Amino acid sequence: MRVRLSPEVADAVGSGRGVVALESTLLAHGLPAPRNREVAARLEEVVRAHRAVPATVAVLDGIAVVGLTSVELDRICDPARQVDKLSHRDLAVAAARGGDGATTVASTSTLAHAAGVRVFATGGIGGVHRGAAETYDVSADLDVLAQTPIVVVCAGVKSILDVTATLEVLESRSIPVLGYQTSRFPAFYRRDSGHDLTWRVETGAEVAAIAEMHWGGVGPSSAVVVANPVPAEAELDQAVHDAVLEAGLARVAADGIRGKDVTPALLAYFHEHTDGRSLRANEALVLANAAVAAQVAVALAPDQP
Ligand code: PSU
Ligand code: MN
Repeated sequence: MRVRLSPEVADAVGSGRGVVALESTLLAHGLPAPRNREVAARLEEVVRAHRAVPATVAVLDGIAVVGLTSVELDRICDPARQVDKLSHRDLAVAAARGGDGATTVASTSTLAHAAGVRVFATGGIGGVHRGAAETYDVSADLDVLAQTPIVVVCAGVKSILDVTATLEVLESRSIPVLGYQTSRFPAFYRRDSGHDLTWRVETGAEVAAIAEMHWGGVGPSSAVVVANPVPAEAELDQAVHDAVLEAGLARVAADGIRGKDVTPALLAYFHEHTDGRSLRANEALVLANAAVAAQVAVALAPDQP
């Protein structure tokens, strides 16, 4: 499969500057149009404001592109095109067919790593779904993160997942989880999932030092997950969150939604039933993650000006 870096990203990687990969599934399948296109632009601005280079990742005409242009972002965010959601296993199909697709945490991590990018910002990573003991629904994100050396900044995992089981899998797959200015694992729309974290960090430089040690010595060659809670002012009210979650899970079950459609369906349910508040939380948290990721990328970069 061909991986094409934009000239700016190729130059930044080649000259040892900080680069932050951004995923496109959260744009194409996680946020409604036209807000998705606005968020795409603001994510890149935030990364630049922190002196790093943004690299949004997607598949276009079967080529993996690391660093989308403005026109290419339009294409991925256009709801009329209904681009595919591509996880790691789907990349070869998209490449062989020459199609377009948005990349998940799993496929974005793989492609960013292949391009020499060491830091990635997203909203929430995929995990173990509720009822996984019966459905076997466990995101490929976890397996890919177990074997891909990249820093992933996220707001934890959504409480639409089984958070306890997801933390257990992160532990058994040797993926370290660092709380960014928190000792509690965040739950996407909420700052605290109710689970303690072993490790808390205060700065991007601290994350960078840990990542260097993790990959440079005896550690596993897995990802380092940085869990950054949604900004307090954008957090979803607990009662609203719990009620919408319960109704959303019931709707997805009643509609018989399965596989890769589960996560987008639940996200859409939240956006439709919280009067725009889940959308504001979602936007605020991805922007905050992009800012932290940029600070990590700059701290990791050998030749940052
Ligand atoms: N979590 C979110 N928003 C998202 C996703 C996860 O809060 O948009 C997307 C990410 O791209 C993630 C993918 O990699 O969903 C996981 O999908 P699945 O559960 O089908 O593996
Ligand atoms: Mn799944």
